[in-house]
Amino acid sequence: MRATLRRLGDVIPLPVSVRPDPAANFLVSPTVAVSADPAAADIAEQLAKLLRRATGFPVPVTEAGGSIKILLGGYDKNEAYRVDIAAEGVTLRAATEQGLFNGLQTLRQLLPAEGRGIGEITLPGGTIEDEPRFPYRGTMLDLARHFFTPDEIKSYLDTIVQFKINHLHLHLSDDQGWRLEIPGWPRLTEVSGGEGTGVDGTGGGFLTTAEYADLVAYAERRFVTIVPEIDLPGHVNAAQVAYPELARDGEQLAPRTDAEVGYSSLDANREETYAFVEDVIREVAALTPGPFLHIGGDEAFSTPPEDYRTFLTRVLPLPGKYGKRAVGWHEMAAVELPPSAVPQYWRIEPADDGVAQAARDGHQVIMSPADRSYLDMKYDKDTPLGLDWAGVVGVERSYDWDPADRLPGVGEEALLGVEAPLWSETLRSPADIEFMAFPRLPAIAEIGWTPRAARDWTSFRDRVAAFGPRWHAQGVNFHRSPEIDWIDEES
Ligand code: IFG
Repeated sequence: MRATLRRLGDVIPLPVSVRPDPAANFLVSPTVAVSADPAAADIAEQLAKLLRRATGFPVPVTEAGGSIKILLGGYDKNEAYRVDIAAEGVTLRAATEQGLFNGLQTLRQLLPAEGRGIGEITLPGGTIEDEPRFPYRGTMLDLARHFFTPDEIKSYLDTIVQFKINHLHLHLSDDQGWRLEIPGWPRLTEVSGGEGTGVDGTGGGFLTTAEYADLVAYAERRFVTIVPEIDLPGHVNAAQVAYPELARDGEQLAPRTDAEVGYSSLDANREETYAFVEDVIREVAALTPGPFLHIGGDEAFSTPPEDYRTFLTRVLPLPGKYGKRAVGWHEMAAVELPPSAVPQYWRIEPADDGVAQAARDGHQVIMSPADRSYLDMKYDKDTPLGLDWAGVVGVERSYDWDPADRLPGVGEEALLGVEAPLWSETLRSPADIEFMAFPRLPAIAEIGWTPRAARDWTSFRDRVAAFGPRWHAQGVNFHRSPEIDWIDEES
């Protein structure tokens, strides 16, 4: 069976520069080999594995002489890469291993859709030169409302990296559950991470420090930065159930398995609160090699505004004290922010004065408007999973917007990037994650990567149509949205 030849530009995110040369198609024959500089051996082995699976050929990795070459160096920018495909051979070059990894994802999409052992395949000739628009291209997984195991998170990671997503934000604490073991505060997970916690009591579980460290290392090898979030001062019922001294008047609160928000708050006027918060931030920072630590800050409806400002003024410097950049939901812009702090905009209003002021003060912003980028929004009114408080978000609506236009006063130069959060109140399995994330996360990935002028909904719609067979072959439970004219099994 000969798979249809994919076109050089049939890649998501769309690369910056695609120069097809049909006279230069490369035939992957039984004797093909991959050669790499020693420092790029890991990437070379990953490419060889993909080629072996696609063709059934041995595809050895050698130091020299292969018709497929992986070169580290000789190119200038971080994350950037260049691919040259010609009849006599293929060359992938980048200045960094991360750049090579990005080029590997592009080459993977030019192979047949994860077909197995189909013999000789052809790669479309030409040159791709590529680099990202924004450095921060992320998604968030809410482990608090419904816990997912390390293996389930790793599986999700393996799928999102194919679209050059390079940050995974983990929402580790909320009213319904505490999902990361904190040395010195064992009841957080013993009491609020166990069976019966989570929305509907079906989302129990937590990450031990060892599991978290392993997950961070797994992500790092795939050039994904884990961004841990401990949500404060609201969304804290789980912590207060475990430690009544954190509750107002030291009362013993009951666990919550509903999906209400805004009813809980730490007490900004008690020293026990800050001892707890600093212990948690210090432990999470020590476990996290990445530069970011998210302290939440959203929906603190039960924290008096003055107390909210007192709390954030004391807490926002703590990530910096432990070597991290503070990230927080944009409500935190109500207070003076530490210079490197990153507000994450998540609402649906046409403007936000706090975020605009933060941008004027030189802060970088992560754009996550719920009415475009929240993957837990229903696709349409018939979607069985998800919420619709921000409206329904179809595939076109998740693609056809630009973060540089979203908020007055928050232009391109103020943007660190984009992130697509997936809240888990209505999720119960990895298949549910995949259903809500695909095909909309690739849309957000393209917004984060592709030059704005090159983005076009009809082009994206046609390119994503070809991912049906690929996701089917990978066992990804994507939503066959009626907005897309899906290509069935490759001819
Ligand atoms: N808003 C809450 C989340 C979650 C979400 C569901 C933020 C920052 C609604 N806060 O989004 O906890 O409940 O769509």
